[in-house]
Amino acid sequence: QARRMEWWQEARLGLFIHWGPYALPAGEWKGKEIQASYSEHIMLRAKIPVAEYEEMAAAFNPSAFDAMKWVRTAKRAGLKYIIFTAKHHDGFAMYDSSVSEYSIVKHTSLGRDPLRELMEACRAEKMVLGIYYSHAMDWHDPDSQGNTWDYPLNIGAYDDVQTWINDTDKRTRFERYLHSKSIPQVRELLTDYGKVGLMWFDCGGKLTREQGEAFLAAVHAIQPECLVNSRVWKAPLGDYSNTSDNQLTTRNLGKYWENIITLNDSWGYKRSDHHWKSPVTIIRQIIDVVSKNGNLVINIGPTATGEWDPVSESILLDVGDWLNTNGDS
Ligand code: FUL
Repeated sequence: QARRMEWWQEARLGLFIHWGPYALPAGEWKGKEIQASYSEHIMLRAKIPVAEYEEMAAAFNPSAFDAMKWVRTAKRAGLKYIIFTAKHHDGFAMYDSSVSEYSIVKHTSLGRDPLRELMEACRAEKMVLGIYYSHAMDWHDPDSQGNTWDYPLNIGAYDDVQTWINDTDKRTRFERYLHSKSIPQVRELLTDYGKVGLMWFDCGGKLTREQGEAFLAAVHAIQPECLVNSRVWKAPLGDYSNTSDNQLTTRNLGKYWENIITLNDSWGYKRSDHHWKSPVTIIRQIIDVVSKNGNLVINIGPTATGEWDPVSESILLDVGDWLNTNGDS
């Protein structure tokens, strides 16, 4: 394991990118602000029916997206790997999927594959590409977890394993989702997008251990070197542990661990959220985490046009300036 982890330990700092159709409503639905900090959870919080969310997503047309610019800015900010949301809980693929039509390529008029463009930009700039994939939750899929407003018999977003595992119908349908969409999409991501540095899974605590292991096996069967975070199930599964979201007081979680923080309070772009962390706060966090031998991943939520909002960009670049002056690379 140690050899596979080398680049990651060396890298120390990464950029999380939460980007999907949720950047369009950006925290507001039908003129009302949705009371939840995470804009990417709007479908759940506003209980948006699949048909309506699909209609919204079809209008997502981020034509100003410039992968090279994103990657170059990440580099200037001193960040060494990128983790991009290929599919978040809304079930929408930000790449060209042959498993599901519900993707930016087939469902919108953009006519481009953002993940492919990012992969190419990363390759050109020698940036490591990691992929976030919501393997457990998919609010678009009738058999997955989380969406109980369209599918009342579904496993609820906050149900734990024990509440659904004894229900044969829920269990069977969930297995069907895992094997018809989730694992096949993980396979295509690892097959069609070159070398993937790490797969970042999320909310796997609601899976059984066997199901978590099935993801690990699927990844390693295709790319044995690819790292997997422990949210694939829960530690000790996976290559490294994650703190909870935005945990600003950290402790060493073992040999390999990663802290993840937002710049404001949302991962996805949220128009009304101006609760920014200062560059100094972020720099202190870097020092805290790195001094405890951990990695820090800092998030940006690009807008619906495909651009970075100026405030986020300037915080990241200020951090980059400090690293340039004080860091060792
Ligand atoms: C959480 C998710 O529910 C958030 O939307 C975000 O992706 C964060 C990194 O992980 O558990």
